[in-house]
Amino acid sequence: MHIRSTRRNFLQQSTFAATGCLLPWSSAAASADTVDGPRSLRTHAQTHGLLSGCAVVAERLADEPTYADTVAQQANLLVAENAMKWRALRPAADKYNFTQADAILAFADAHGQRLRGHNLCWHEALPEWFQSTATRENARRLLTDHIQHVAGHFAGKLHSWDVVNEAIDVKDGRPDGLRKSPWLELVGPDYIEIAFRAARMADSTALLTYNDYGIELDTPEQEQKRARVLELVQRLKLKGVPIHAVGVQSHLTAGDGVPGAGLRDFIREVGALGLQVFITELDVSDHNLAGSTVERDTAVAKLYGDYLGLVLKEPNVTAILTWGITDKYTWLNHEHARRDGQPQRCLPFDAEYKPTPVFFAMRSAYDSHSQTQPSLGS
Ligand code: 9MR
Repeated sequence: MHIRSTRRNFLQQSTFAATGCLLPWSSAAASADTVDGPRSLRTHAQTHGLLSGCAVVAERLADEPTYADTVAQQANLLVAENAMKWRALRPAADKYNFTQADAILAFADAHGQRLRGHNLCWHEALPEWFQSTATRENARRLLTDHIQHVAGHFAGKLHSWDVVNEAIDVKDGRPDGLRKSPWLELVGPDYIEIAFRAARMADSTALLTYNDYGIELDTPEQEQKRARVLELVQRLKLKGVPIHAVGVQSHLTAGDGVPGAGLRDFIREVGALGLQVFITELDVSDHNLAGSTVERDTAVAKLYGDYLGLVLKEPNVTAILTWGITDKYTWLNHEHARRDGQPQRCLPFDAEYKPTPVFFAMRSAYDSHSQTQPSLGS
């Protein structure tokens, strides 16, 4: 008899289950009109077998109590927005600095949260010394040494690692879709499997993830990119490369269309390979939306709700992270600033830490999702 995979099956198959899981989180009883404690995203996600959280910045966790409290209350999974990238960890070719990354891990541990590592291999956020130091002769060694050292430093402590980030760029014209990144140019196309194998050697428990963006919509461009990502993951699996999950970044834009059957089918194909899917960097830019704050909020929250409604129907989707917790610090104000100068409203909390319609759309997506799932048993 074919037994449909449930989210819990996926979690049990994963090393996540083997390495210890969510610590129970409790808080003083919250009143019905609050959004913390039993009414937080964290508790609603956990109740329905999901991990839910956000990207964080260590300095803010240390210096801004409202930021830290909101992250502690709302997330059971964190990821470092920048602190675990090469540029942050490698001030010099022969130096590692784990201060900020370790602070985030300590915060997560103190609050019973899991932590994702982001990322071990990317074409961006490389330190300045990289360009003058990396050559075809030493690049493979640079990559494996970095992974050995960094993944080794956190071994046994992380939920997952984005091992390779954004390796596909169809515009670069290669039949395999690989981006002409420094890693491709210096190491060759095998750099991806080299990175995954090195990560496995260094940490035998973190779920090893391939993470990419621009694979959510049913536009011809995104369909092509999604196909190349799927082929890459299939190739890796066929070669026995240790990979456990695909990260769908999910930087969406209100007004650009709503993800649909293409993404759903992709998630299923990834699931058929035995892999989980994490929604790793969810946010909705409203830079194309005119209208009042209420109209903008309604459109942004609707896209969140529609999107989570779609992806959460798939049992191998086990984790949802937004790229930040408060509009106060969103990267979108720098990269996709609104022409009218208004700040973006793209995350579950606004710049004053008040819950936005996005918060409620997320929470009800977590709740309604449980009603569509088969009974998970004990
Ligand atoms: O939000 C991040 C921003 O602060 C950094 O300057 C930038 C470069 O390191 O990276 C941003 O995060 C990116 C993430 O690491 C990968 N996916 C796209 C994210 C937004 O650009």
